[in-house]
Amino acid sequence: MDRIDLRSDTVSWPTPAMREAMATARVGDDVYGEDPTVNELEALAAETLGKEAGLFVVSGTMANLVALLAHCGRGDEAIMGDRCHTFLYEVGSIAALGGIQPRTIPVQADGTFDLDDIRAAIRDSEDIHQPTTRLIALENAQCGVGGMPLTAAYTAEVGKLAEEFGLKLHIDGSRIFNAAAALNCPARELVEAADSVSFCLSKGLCAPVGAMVVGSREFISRARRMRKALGGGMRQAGVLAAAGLVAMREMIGRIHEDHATARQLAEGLARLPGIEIDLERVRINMVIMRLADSVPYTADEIAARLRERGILVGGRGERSFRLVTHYWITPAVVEQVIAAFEEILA
Ligand code: TLP
Repeated sequence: MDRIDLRSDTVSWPTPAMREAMATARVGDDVYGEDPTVNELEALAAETLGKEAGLFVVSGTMANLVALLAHCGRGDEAIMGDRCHTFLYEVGSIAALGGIQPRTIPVQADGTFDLDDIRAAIRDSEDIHQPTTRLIALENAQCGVGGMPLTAAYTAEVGKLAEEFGLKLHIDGSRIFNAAAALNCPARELVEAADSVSFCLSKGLCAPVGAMVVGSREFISRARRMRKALGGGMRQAGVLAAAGLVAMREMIGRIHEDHATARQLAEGLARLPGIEIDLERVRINMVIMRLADSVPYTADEIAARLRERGILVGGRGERSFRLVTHYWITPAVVEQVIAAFEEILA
């Protein structure tokens, strides 16, 4: 990459192996189901997460949207976290396009919901006045609280609850491989209880474009219709899926390296006077840092000085940043970033 960009892992460029695979990809018309590279990617995604079928979509946002549209009808309610991406950052699309009402419950500091909060949010299906609760959505890793991985045991408990009330369980697993690396377990174990899972090929896996939805064959065929309805039928998408295949085959296995650089960054910055970081909460490739009250600059002012040094960071309010590591943020780059902060704060 041509600069040091810590605003997100979404900024990561494709790897040389991806560019090579894209240039030589076999293609066909994916709307007809005839793109061999897309078909291979969909099968690999399903197999990796232990589900029957997969669907290649443009983005994580589209992945969550087609999944919820496939599960819920108009007027249905979906229980989700008040810090989850679908509620905060997906343009209200489930409501605008699907007539789905989000019912938010608090995301706790560890990324989980209190099971009693879920129970209390489920509607009385006998009451004619109330919307029908159709679905529970988890996010793993839960990024609105700094990237907290949810364990398989916790997800299984939510799955049991969903089953008890006849609800679907969807997991926004945009960073499910980060969660799996943090917990040192296969991603498929984290989603066993889920009816559907979305995950991103971009972000930490470095593909230039794309996300996947996986679930039962029947669910995926409904999601595929929704993708078409949204204009997401992509024709010779094999050129993109080729990068996705490299992402899945080569990048999942190295994602723990991004957690190591996040930790290196967090520990280095935490040693500087004026920076506050809760090191216990650095679980994946995200570092949330706060400027101490003694620092005479705002986050914006610090970000501007970093930018002058070719370093981009994501602001989180007046005195906080989110720093996200990825493939292009090597240990040497991390040292450069720490030195830049030190110089600015001196
Ligand atoms: N997150 C982006 C921004 O939109 C905030 C980021 O920089 O972290 N689910 C989760 C948990 C996400 O973090 C994101 C993207 C998405 C879904 C949406 O993915 P895309 O950007 O591919 O639509």
